[in-house]
Amino acid sequence: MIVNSWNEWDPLKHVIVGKADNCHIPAPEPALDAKVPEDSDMKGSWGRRTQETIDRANELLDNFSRQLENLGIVVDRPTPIDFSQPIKTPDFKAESQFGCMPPRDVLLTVGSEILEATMSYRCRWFEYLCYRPLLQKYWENDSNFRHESAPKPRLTDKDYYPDYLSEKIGDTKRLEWAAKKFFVTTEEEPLFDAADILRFGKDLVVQHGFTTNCKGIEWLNRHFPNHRVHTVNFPGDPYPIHIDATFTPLRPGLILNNPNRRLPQEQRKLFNDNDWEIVDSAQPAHNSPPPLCYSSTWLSMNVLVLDHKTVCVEKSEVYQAEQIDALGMNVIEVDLRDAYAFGGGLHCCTADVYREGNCQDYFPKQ
Ligand code: DAV
Repeated sequence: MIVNSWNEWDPLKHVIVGKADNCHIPAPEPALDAKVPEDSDMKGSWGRRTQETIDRANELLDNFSRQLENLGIVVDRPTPIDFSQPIKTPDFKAESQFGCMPPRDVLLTVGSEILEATMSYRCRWFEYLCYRPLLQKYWENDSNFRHESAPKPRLTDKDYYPDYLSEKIGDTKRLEWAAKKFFVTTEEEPLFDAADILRFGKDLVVQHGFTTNCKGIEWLNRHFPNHRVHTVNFPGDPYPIHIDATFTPLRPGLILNNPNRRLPQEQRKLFNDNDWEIVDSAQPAHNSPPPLCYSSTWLSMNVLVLDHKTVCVEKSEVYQAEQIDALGMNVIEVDLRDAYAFGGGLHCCTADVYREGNCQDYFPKQ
């Protein structure tokens, strides 16, 4: 058996780590524009990242892979495609693509299945191709492996609210919209990024936001009939994409929650009723993200759990490391900050292939 992973914390034995090769800052497009912070140095610039930054990010990703291998974990790497190629479908055109540093955004592993997400950015439409050589290999060598792909979305202009295209919206308005669950993606067709989903055995917790819409969540609900799918929102986030810098389960019963993006009281019942503790995460160690980075400073929480006692934390995120240590877990420091701009942190740049354990019910009371 090659593919098996039901949650975010059981002992990790086999993982995919992304690559920075040829990564591009994509040309403007509706879903991306909504996410790039208004005061970001990325506004208006696009094209291939400099070779120097690509080499540095790859050095860090290679080192991280070696660190994992030295712990006995099997590490596979994607096959980057030429991201400078424009994409054209009958419905849209994108001037360039993105990269394959964050496999977590594209691949969702649930038990013996790996599901390719629909994605919601046009520039990421073909990103799954980077993982096909691996998925093909797993398929050939593991007769239980289910390789699935969600329906490719059309991503016409109907998928995006034009309100988010305005140059200056401001955080006040964005927070108002987030509280009303008015996000950039419409309900034209099912959309989801895999990084909006957390796996808790029999339960999947999915963030509704910019990159995942309600139809996407309903699609997941029908696709996983033996799971219970729960929708969550974090109204404190003016740029809500991906759950993994907001809500981080560390082990059964314990979740870190971004203190600026707390799970609303009315959505806590599932966790409260089943004695799960949700604690505020520590503050990030940095006041701003590194240059040309989409993600916020909260990549501090984007940790990779190796087992019930061991967590990989980015080396400069000293407050996060301190907190996890105080919670009784061992911290493994990983130098990754110079790769953040390529698509995220330690959770983003990995995708589970195999964790020990099976499907458990962590929320029997519901
Ligand atoms: O806080 O910018 C980053 C998530 C990346 N997968 C944030 C979310």
